[in-house]
Amino acid sequence: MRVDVITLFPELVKAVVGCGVVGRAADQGLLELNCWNPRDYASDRHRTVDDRPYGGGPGMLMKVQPLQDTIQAVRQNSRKATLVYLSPQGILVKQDRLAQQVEQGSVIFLCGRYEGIDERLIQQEVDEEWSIGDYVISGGELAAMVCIDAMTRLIPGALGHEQSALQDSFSEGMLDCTHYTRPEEFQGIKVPEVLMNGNHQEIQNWREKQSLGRTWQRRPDLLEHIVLDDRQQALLKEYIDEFG
Ligand code: 21W
Repeated sequence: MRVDVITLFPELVKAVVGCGVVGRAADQGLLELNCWNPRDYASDRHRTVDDRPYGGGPGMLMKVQPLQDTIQAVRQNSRKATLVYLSPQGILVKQDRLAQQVEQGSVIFLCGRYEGIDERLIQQEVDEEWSIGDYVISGGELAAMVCIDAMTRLIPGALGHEQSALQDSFSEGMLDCTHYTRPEEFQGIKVPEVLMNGNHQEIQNWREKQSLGRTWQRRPDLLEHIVLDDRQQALLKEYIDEFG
């Protein structure tokens, strides 16, 4: 997968390939990350990248010319990629949208700074506008890094076999079950009996019931997007009768 990021803070964005799953994917050549800094395309001797908003008021916008020239340069390398502007006004990005982008094989992220960019640049150059959630962060970089991390996990071969199998299993679109490790008793609390008996079918059922139940309790909105088969409906009913 190829990801191009237009950013005034390339060193921040590049930190995402510095460790863990994303770092390994980059080392293996599964992910190629390129950063483009509008400051490198600024034409004045001060390399100005901000400009004042028409209509006045506090705050600056990203200067149009350096941004436009940067976009043009990226487009010469990555002609057909979707250009995504990360902004608080964007649609909320979800796992399935990120998966689509991985299937396409490329994406260009435009990270806003200051109060954002000129609306006409959005009209003319931007294919989609994404937000990562209802909180205010200082620019698009962390949002781009979140998307890059989430997309990398979906690149075939980027996760271990174990984990990719897990993703295909019942847990898709649901919250995870509870997990336990040693010791068998911690601060007076025992590990659930079912996990100690070695009956894998029973354990699988229990975990799926936990997943369904916790999703029902904490994120009922997620259940509206999933079709439960008869067995899952029975497990959820058991959970509700026990804990609901
Ligand atoms: C935050 C720029 C707020 C401008 C209402 C009216 C990218 C982001 C960002 C930022 C403002 C994302 C105002 C979730 C985010 C991002 C920087 C507007 C004044 N508010 N996803 N006027 N949250 N944020 N401030 O913040 O660039 S994706």
